Amino acid sequence: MLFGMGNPLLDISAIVDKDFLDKYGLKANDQILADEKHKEIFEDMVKRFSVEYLAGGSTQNSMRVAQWMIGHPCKAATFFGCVGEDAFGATLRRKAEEAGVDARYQVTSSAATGSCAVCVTGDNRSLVANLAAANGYVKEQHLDLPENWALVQKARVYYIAGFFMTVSPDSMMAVATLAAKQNKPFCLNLSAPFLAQHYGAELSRLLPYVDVLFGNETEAATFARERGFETEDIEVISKKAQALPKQNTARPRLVVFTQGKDPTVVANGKEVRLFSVLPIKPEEIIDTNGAGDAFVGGFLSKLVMECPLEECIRAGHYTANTVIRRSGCTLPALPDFH
Ligand code: 26A
Repeated sequence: MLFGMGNPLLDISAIVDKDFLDKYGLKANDQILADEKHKEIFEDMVKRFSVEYLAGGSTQNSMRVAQWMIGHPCKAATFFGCVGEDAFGATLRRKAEEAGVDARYQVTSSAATGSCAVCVTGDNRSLVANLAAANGYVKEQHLDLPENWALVQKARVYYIAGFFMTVSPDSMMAVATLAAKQNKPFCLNLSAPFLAQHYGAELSRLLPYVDVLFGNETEAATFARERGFETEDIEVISKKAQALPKQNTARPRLVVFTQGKDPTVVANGKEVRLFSVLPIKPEEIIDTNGAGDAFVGGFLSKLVMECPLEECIRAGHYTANTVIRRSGCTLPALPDFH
């Protein structure tokens, strides 16, 4: 039913302090790719703080959450990505399996499974991804294989976080054009400010194929700045993004911007609507890592059932609220959503 493709990462999560963020030049709330100056962050984190290892990777998180909401059938969600031949890769595979997700990994022997340092301070989290093997996803060696492409063709809804633009924009284009041809929804997430800033060409190529565009308030603001929207008003930004040219005119684009505890903004071409999130006491928040992914997972679980927009949003708010009460993007045994 649901197809996702992205970077399978093992999250290494800890509550850190401001000194640690400063040492590696991190903002309290951000998502970035690791570079030279982050080389020691993983080891340093393990040495200095009490760390937790959790299944991560943005799209894979959303697939796990969507599958959890869907329940039966098992393997309603399929996920493609690249891992290494190591213990982290095996852990990711096991977590996907436990979640009922049909994870079909490309396996490379030339790099270690990707990981992501999740540096939690209060309600904020700063993510530093070392893609490693995830960066080795090759369209011709995986997506194009007949048995894999058959799964793509079968799906009803497609979701790929913008993060994958740094790895295989061609794979994303192949899925996006198929979706348009078959009049099925292709959903994209802005994922992080650095993508609108540094992957503008890839984003521009994909946007005409995007039926549902997700993002949060920071990503929306950066996207608007990069595209010269000349406004900081999130409702106006959602309207302008909604109105960008579209390939498949049979399906009006939906733009969905979350804003943490503030209402979710949705533009559908006719109007902009605001949807309040579920209330939560600050002391009930464990960490916000994965909240956005969980929102998307909940939303998609209802989109595949062709539920009305209100129901998709309500499910997204429920899954996000569930995940922020827990460490990382993890879930209780069964959903309590009615
Ligand atoms: C390319 N980058 C930077 C990334 C990521 C990423 N997933 C894919 N690509 N950077 C962080 N993440 C994941 O985002 C989740 C929280 O939204 C982390 O692994 C984390 O599980």
